Amino acid sequence: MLGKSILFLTLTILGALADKKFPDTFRFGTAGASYQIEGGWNEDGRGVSIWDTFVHTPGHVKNNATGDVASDSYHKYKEDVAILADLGVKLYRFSIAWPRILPDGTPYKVNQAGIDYYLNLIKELQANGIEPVITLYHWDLPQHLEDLGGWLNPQIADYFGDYARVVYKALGPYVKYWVTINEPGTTCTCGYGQGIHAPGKSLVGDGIYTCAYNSIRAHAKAYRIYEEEFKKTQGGKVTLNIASSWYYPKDNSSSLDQLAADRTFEFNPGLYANPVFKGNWPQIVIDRVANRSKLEGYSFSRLPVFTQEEIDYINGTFDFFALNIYTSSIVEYTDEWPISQPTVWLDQGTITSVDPSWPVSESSWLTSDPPGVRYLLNYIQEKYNPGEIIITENGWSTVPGELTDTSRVAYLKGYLSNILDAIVDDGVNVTGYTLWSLLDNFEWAEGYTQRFGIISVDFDDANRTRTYKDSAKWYKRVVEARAIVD
Ligand code: PNW
Repeated sequence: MLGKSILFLTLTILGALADKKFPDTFRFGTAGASYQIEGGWNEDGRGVSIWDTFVHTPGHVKNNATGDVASDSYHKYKEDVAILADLGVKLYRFSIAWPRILPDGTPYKVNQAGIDYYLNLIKELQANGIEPVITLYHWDLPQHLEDLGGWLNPQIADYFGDYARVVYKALGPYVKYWVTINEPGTTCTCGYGQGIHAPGKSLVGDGIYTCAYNSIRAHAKAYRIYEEEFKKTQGGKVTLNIASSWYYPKDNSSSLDQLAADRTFEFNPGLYANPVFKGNWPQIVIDRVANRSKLEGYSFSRLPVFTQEEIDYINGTFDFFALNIYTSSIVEYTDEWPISQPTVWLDQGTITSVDPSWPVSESSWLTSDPPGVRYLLNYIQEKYNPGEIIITENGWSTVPGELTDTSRVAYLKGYLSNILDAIVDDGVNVTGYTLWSLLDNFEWAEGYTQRFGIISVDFDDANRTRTYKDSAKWYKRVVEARAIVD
């Protein structure tokens, strides 16, 4: 009797699961980024980027790997689009290599061959019913602009605006979704803080904040240019994208741990989201950096001050929220750290860890905690009220050559079913999901040692042969069913 009712219950739950469908407003897709997949680094007039410089200096990337050829999508984009079409996805997120369009980053010389490459890619996508989601900047800054100070130079906002205008003009008639800057937080932390990404600067106490300040100003400039000069005729949507984990308080019943978790949100996604979605930096960040700067002997705060004019200009420069989510962390309160060399981590002043029971991927920072995405989507909806959310990245890394990627399927199944719950049960308006990533590719400082693709790429083969992993076959069935399948 008991056995029968358990069976009945199980069948009912399974039936309910299968019935739960992604709504018509939701579109599946995959993602990638120019430097990570294109190759063709010195072809057809492309200029040099900071990543070319970085990888060509030994010691920066595992095995001194480079993106010179990468997944060779510069030549194989038609094959990539054929795969997308076979998967049945409706969105493809890719980025434009700034130095492919403007070789030295400035608008005096526009490289038509670069524009043609992206026009051809878009044409190919549209012929297959796939809509482009375009990132203007995914970390490949023209070297000339780095020579002027890169993201530490306040004028970068004007350079970025000029570049954005060129791209909107050339590609805008075919594009409805724009992401200005991919994860400024990662660029500022890894590129200008820890020095593990290009341009390799270690400025942990102030460079990160200066980079954040200029990234936000640059994003706002690109948004306003679109709004004023293109929106009426092109009718697209623009935002920046923000990476965030879900942050749990270590002890649920501790108000201090809750405070520490809130603070961690404000110092990480909040640093970038607050100016854009609410106006100005989060108050807790303003207060803490000012306070520690003073104790360190500064006569000013290491966090740059936005003028009222800047706050008004930046506030509201979004048409949707673009979220990159990979993982969760646990946050614990701690007493104030003593004054020593200034860093953003001491400013934040919390202790973070992960739950040892969470599965760990090939990337040490990436553990799997599927419920985190549902919490985070609800948090974003409530806190920023963005109207629409697109998950522009979510994915899992495995070892090279692994085609039976069971851990990736488990991860994606967990995250997608929590996203589905957030949409159907909680009413969060998630309209798209571009899985990171379509192809195995150049994983920045990790080179080719970690693979995020649902499609395997053979980097030892000059043809860069593409092979479906189990996760790609599974994702194809999900896209078809518009539901979580086994
Ligand atoms: C993203 N984190 O970066 C980037 O946008 C991609 O280019 C990259 O390939 C992908 O993630 C996988 O690494 C992130 O620590 C880097 O939470 C770090 C984190 C998240 C995203």
